[in-house]
Amino acid sequence: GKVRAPTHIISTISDDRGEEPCYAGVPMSSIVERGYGVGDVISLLWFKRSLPRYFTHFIEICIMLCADHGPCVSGAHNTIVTARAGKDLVSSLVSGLLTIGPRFGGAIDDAARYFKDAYDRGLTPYEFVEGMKKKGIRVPGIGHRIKRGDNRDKRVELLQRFARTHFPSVKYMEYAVQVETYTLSKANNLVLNVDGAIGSLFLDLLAGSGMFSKQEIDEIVGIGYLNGLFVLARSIGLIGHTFDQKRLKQPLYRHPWEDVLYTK
Ligand code: Q5B
Repeated sequence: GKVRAPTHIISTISDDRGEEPCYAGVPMSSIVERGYGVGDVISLLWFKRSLPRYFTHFIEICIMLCADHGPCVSGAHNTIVTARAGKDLVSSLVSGLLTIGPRFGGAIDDAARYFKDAYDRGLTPYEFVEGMKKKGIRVPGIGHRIKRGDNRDKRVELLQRFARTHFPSVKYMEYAVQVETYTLSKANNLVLNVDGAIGSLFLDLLAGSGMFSKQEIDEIVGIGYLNGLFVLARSIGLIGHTFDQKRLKQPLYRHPWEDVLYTK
């Protein structure tokens, strides 16, 4: 019989060989005819399955809420500086994206990992937070530069409200709220931030929707899918900042001397 030559690539999420492209086996025409949104497309391409509407709606809310947070955050700042240096769209975009990491926007996966581990092991918020302190690790998903106990992040409230109404279970989110109560008792800036809210709520979706096995949840959290939500969302804003600078014909950025402490 015929012997198949070994392939160099294995791919399981999409196929463009037929009459129309398919995402996880679902043809493009069905995606359009069924009125799927971007949350459904993410379900198919990232999770390789169709997920319930509350799940895909939550993904879409995350993307809308994280699309931008003004010109002063690390990502937008880099993008603006790059656009003003005359660089193209892709260069300006990636320059902003490259700032996403453990301090800025890219704490969702670690928040999910640490909250899951602490909750599953039955640690009290005190044991969890103080244990992290002993290890010298900042609690991912906690703390914000401008948000405070008396100036909470509206995005977090909106996500929590949606989850309390639509999710089958919010046990991880409630745990994150208890952690926040404890961290706020230590310092007023240690709020549950947008990364922590998404990380804990995604754990609730994965565990409560019945759509994933325990092994699959561990794999998703282990690989780290969730920072992808912030990267995807913030790309929308960073592209907007690039166009804004070009439209405004802004000149090359140079940081003012007065704002630098020159010292020996
Ligand atoms: N302390 C976010 O720090 C920030 C602590 C902590 C224990 C913590 C910090 C942090 C974890 C990473 C995280 C996502 C760097 C943030 C985002 C998207 C965004 C951004 C935007 C958007 C802020 C003051 C004192 C020190 C610290 C202690 C701080 N965080 N202790 N666990 N997590 N969080 N990132 O204000 O005793 O004085 O030494 O790393 O979740 O990125 O809008 O800006 O949409 O774009 O610089 O919302 O919290 O505070 O470094 O001066 O620390 O608090 O040890 O204690 P700050 P620092 P001490 S959301």
